[in-house]
Amino acid sequence: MRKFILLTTTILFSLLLNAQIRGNNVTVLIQPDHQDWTYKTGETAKFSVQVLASSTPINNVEVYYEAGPEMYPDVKKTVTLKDGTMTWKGSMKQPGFYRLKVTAKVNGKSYDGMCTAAFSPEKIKATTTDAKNFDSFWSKAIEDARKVPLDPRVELLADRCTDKVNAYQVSFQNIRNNSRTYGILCVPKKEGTYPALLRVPGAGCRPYSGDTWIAGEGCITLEIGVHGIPVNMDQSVYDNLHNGALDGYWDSNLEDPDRNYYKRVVIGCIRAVDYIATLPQWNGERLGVTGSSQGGFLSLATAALDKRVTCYGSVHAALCDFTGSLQGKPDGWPHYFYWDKNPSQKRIEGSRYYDGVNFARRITCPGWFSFGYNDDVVPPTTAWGTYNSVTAQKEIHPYQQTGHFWYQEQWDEWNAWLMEQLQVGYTGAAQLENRLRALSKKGYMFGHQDDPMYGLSWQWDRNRSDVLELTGDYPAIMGFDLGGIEMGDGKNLDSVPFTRIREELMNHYNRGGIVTLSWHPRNPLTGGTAWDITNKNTVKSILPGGECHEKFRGWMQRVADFIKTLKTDGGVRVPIIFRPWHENAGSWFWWGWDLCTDDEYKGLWNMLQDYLNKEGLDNLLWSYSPSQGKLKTADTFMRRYPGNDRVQLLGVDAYQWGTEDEFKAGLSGELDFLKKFAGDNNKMYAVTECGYKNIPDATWWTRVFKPIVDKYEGVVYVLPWRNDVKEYFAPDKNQTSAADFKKFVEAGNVMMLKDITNKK
Ligand code: BMA
Repeated sequence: MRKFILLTTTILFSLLLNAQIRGNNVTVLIQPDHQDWTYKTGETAKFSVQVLASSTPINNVEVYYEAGPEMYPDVKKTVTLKDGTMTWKGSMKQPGFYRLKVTAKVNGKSYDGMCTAAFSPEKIKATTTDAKNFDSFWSKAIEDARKVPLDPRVELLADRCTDKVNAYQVSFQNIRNNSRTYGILCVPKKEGTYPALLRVPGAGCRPYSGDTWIAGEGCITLEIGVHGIPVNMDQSVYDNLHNGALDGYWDSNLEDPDRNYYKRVVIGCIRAVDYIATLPQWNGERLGVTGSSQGGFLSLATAALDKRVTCYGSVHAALCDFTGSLQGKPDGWPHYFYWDKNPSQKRIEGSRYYDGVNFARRITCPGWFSFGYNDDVVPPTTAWGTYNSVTAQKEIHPYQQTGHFWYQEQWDEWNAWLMEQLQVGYTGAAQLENRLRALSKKGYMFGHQDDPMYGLSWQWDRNRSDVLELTGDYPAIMGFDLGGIEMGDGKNLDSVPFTRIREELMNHYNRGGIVTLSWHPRNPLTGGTAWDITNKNTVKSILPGGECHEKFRGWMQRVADFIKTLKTDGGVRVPIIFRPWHENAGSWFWWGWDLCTDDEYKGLWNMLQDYLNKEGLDNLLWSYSPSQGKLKTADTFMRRYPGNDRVQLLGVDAYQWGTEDEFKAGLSGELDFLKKFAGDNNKMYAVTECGYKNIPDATWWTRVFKPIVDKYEGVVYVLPWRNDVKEYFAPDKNQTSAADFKKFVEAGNVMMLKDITNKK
């Protein structure tokens, strides 16, 4: 009996599982002879056609086929295929697409197959020329709209919230009072600030559900409708509008840019960005816009008109290159001039204000493009032409076989690109790593230890910095030291109050700067300073089982507690380059080379790192800088290297203590090594401390230091040590090397604060 029940439930279950319709038994398969469906102009594409039932050819099947340049087939024929197969050849002299479309008649039903070959698509030129007053038209439209208060309205949609995300229907005013744009806003519940993604829709009229999925990964999402009506009504309302008042809305007032239906639609997207910018949860840094078809066009328009947009994904964008058909070429959906063969000049000129190509030409942020060669709604000719019109950073991902729809892989790739651009889900340290990597492609940053604390002729003033007063800008990076925090002291080893460190570190972070922390802890075994090397058992004593282990856990807790206070008003922890246990290839600190074994050193590193990780400090980017220009061999480096999973940034501390030549040789030697090691292990590298004590040489910066660092591509930063009265490493206005230092920081590849915050 039990067996019987099991059997029936299995049958029932499999019936349920299989109760769906998927695909056709008859298919028309067309293959080109180039795997990427792409040819050079003048080449011949060979297509082989098969009409299949259950994957095997059908005999004596009647087919109708059309072949020729996309949208302009010059061959139209009906034939009977004896064995269900045929071949075809096509070519193009001009860059563009050649399409073969075959329709088979089987048992009274029609089955289509299509294959579209590209010919030198990278050379396709869009036909659309610029509109006369494109920029002033759009800037005035935006300016006028912004006179209308946003007046946002927000309504929680309790049934759409998830455990991670709150969902709301929001609306805000668009182009005039009471003209509203509606959308579904999803905001991560966890306190913090996030990137944002604006989703813009394809043509039509429908409700929207919002994107709780990407929001759940840590991103604000806003999915808007374009018709100025709520987006959560009953489906029938949208169907009625689609078939009634909104029927053919895309063709309204093309001749008059001010009355074109899309004016309110495009401005609605800009107001959506305005609205996102008001959200306290937006991180103010990253904002993407994306959509397909009409939404692909709106992505181009929003990215072009609003510089707060930092990336866009435009998939088979409609409304691009309208004038193509006036030259006998494919044109963008909705094909105004393909149908209206003799348009008025006014309609042609009017179309240029709304042509995606003219927006594409103005974009400055990175973009992701994708479309299918077999798209018969949005011609691939216009999609490539639009892509070719973009001069900013861009990527193209054609999915040859798709039509006006997506493949799963394409969708996944698109999502992954957006998430990466927006840094969705990046924790503090990973976000900083990304920023450092991007910045290191432009040059290297200048950093300075204790920069806003004291200088050659002053101490503890606020809003002062020798570097600022000499160069007009702050360093891009500021370093501070935690030495003393472990004792519960109010001031660090250099008499800087920890409250002041917090204050200046936050100031620098809030002005867009980057911060790094080092730590010169006292000797837990002897009670001496970090430089107390009288007892070689110090490291051993603090490892688990050692006599000072418990004491040292308390020290680590104090470090964790202090770092936890380094957060914004919104609760976001500041990402920090953390550089403990430095210069350990030398033997002047109690964790130095001769003061512990390789294993003890690694144990020390791991103990601190694991402790702080357990405390939830995911905002630390770990930096390892073992030596001072004297690293011997890769072997010595590796002996105490904590491991690729424990280090993100490699460093060298390099001072000119001896002769110039020694300095040059030492720093070059280390950078040779670090550059190679960083390259091989996907790490970043920097000159984590440096300088020439009291800079007695007026041309040291540009004559000695800069030429060495310039040789090493990818150096993230250089950081001269502090300006103590007795021992300073950056000049002030009156110092011998002042003029040369100014020249150094003004060099195109040396970055100060303004260079990394785009506030120049
Ligand atoms: C050293 C010197 C010391 C200072 C320490 C930590 O290199 O500058 O005077 O205490 O760094 O900043």
